[in-house]
Amino acid sequence: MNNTHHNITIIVADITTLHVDAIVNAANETLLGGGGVDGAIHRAAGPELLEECRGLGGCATGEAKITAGCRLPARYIIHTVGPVWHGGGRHEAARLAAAYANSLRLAAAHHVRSIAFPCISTGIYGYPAKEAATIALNTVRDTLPQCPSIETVIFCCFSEEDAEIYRGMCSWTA
Ligand code: AR6
Repeated sequence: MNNTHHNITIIVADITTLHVDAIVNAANETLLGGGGVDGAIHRAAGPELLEECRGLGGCATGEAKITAGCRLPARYIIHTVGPVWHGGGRHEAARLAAAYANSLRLAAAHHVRSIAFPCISTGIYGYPAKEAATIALNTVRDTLPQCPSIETVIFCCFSEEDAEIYRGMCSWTA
C-alpha cells in the first residue's frame, strides 16, 4: 500500500475546533442530535445545523450524509452512523468499516482535501476502542486510493488513551 501522498495524523482535540475542510460526526439514525461528539458539534455549529439535518431524512447505520459546517471552522460536516456494539455478532465490524469508507467517499465527492474523524461508535455506542481503531485505520488506508482529492486525514481522539491506541497500531502514519 502506498500512502506517500497522504498525510495521516493522530491528535487529541475537540473536533469542533479544527480548521479542516470536513469533520465527521458520529451521529444516530435520526440525524437530529444527541450526546457525545454529536451534541458538541450541534452546540458549536448552531441551530442552523439542526434545520439542515431535518431535511436529510435520517441516515442508515454505515451510511453518510453531508451538511454545511454552519458556525464551525470546517466547511462541511459529514454525518455518519456507527453501529451499536452488541458483542460483535451483529455485523458491527462491517458496519463500522462502512461508516468510515462512506464518509471518505462522500468527502471526496465534494472535493474535500482535509478531513477529521472522531473515534466513531466508541463512546455511547460501546464499541471496544482497540477493535474500533483497527477498523478505522485499515478502512481509511484501504479507501483512500478511491479518494484522490483527500490529502490529509486526522484521527481526532478525545483522550490521550485513545491516541496511544492509534499510535501503537499504525506504522504507516506521519
Ligand atoms: N471531539 C472529539 N471527540 C469527541 C468529542 C469532541 N468534542 N466529544 C466526544 N468525543 P460518542 P458514538 C469522542 O458517544 O459512540 C450520540 O448521542 C468520545 O470520547 O460521541 O458513536 C449520537 O447521537 C468517543 O471517543 O459517539 C448517537 O446517539 C467518540 O467521540 C451516539 O451518541 C465517540 O463517542 C453515538 O455514539
